Amino acid sequence: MSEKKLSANEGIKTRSNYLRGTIADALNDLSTGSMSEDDQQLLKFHGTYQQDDRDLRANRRKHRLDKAYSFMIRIRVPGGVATPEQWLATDYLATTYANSTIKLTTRQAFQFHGIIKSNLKRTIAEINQAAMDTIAACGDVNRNVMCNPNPYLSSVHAEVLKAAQDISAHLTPQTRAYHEIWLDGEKVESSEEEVEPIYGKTYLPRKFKITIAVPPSNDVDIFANCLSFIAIAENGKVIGYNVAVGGGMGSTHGNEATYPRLADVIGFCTAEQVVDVAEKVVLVQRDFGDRTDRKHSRFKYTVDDYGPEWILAKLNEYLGYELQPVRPYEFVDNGDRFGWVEDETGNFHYTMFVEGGRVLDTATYPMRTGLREIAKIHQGDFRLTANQNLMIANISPANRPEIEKLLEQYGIKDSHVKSALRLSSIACVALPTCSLALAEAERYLPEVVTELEDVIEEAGLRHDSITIRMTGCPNGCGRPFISEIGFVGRGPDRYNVYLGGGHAGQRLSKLYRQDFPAADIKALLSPILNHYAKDRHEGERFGDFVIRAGYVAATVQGKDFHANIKSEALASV
Ligand code: SRM
Ligand code: SF4
Repeated sequence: MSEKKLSANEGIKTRSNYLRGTIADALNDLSTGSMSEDDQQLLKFHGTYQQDDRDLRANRRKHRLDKAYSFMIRIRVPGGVATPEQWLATDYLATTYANSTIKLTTRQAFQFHGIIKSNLKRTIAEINQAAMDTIAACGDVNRNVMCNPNPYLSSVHAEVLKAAQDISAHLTPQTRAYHEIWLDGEKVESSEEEVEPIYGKTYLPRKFKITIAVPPSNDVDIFANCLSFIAIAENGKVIGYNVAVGGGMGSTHGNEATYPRLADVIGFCTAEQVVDVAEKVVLVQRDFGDRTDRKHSRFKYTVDDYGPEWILAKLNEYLGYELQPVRPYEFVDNGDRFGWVEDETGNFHYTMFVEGGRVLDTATYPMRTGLREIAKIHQGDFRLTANQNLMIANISPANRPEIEKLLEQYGIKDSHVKSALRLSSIACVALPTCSLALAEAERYLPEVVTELEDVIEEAGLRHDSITIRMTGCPNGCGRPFISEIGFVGRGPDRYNVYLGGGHAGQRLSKLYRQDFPAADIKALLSPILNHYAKDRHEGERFGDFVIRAGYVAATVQGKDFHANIKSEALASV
């Protein structure tokens, strides 16, 4: 049998000398605002992407100008926890080098947009001075490790946060390239070749994502991740974790070999084993993942190709011991808990809604300034949620009045958010920065929600949380394929509409309308929302209702995902 050719990226990694490429020299070449194709691939491992302002493309083309290049930088925030000092540094850098906004991502990280090439190095250096980094925020490695900021269970949360941070540190690439390029680290001349003990020279076949959840909250969407740990606690202590493998969202329109897939829960490990298990799962993917086709190289396809049982057997072999049987657990939702809560130690936490995860000042809502003022006096920390929201966490009873005063002064309150539908929304970045966007998301979902709020209000659903997510393309950065209502960009002003995802992120949705005009979304969804308000059973979730009422059929697993198109006929019932 002839060997399939490795993908081009494998060659780039091999030739890169552990991710150096020609980045250092290219940064000094200011005759162009862009980088070479190969360096662009390598830059991702360092946490930055070359982009251009797509709003300006047509006009610049007309005037025969080059694209308006700039860079996106992603800052890793393991477990989503940032100190007030780090918040202030992020805020300062956003104004000084980026577009004066901070994006809170769906993986509990910070992103800057609009950084020009000549500022790239100093921005990354200053991020590091603030005790944060960008290495492995992107690229074919393990990404930011997520962990839910469950505010009620502070002792359990402290344990899982530590596990998330330990896994993150253990899987961080060891190459000295990052320090050399961005921090002017000394070049170590040595006859011994550098080693990446876990990844090796060609790193992983593709990006890898890990998360930890503490039931009953699945706010980190464990079923959408390559590897997840579900904390099992007894008497206020974590005794271990269920292990879930093979989740992912990314797909490509028209390519049925690509599909979103939910993770399989395959076993249980003790709390002491968690870092080891994470490493060995990464090694299984390193050794068996497909390096020939990047559209088939995510771990979810390795799990599907070999089967979850085979993966478990291989994992046990790599571990040298066996995972135990899965322990019982239950998730009730994947949303955030807004407003004030008091934890078991008597500290307070305030979770605020950040629409689309974009922290900025507008004429009517100076949110970024308000948060800056809070950071100046806050003695606890900030927690980024995987739903793109923000928790001002660990506020002592003595500090609460001061923080409350600032929240009031800057208008930071969720009572101005008209519906639980909006509070349950996620939108990916999409236009104008994302080069892969086919349609709007972050700039458009708020309008769609506003339209639907009229219907929601009349139907008496104002306080019903229904997850609603929009992405500009089927890569699924806002995890739309597990929301109760999902919109996925097809082209300008056109979306695939998905319904029926599980309220706890435990079930994939189904395609309800394909290539549907944005202008008709309200008309499409109004009768279904009204039907739900009238005929739902006690406590029935919208995602469950649309299946019971026959709007879509329930999905089982990712491979069947594309059969969903057939459900369209049912929609007119
Ligand atoms: Fe994503 C690529 C933004 C979470 C699946 N994602 C991109 C890029 C870098 C576009 C690119 O490759 O040129 C986007 C940058 C846009 C911009 O202008 O900033 C981008 N992804 C995002 C963020 C910022 C969305 C957001 O609005 O919050 C999220 C950053 C997370 C982080 O902090 O690390 C983000 N991306 C996700 C998620 C959700 C998650 O991980 O929980 C997914 C689906 C889960 C998964 O991985 O399957 C996701 N992003 C993708 C994919 C599809 C990968 C695949 O399996 O095919 C791509 C495209 C690719 O890798 O080729 C992509
Ligand atoms: Fe870009 Fe698509 Fe991800 Fe949205 S889902 S940020 S459009 S890659």
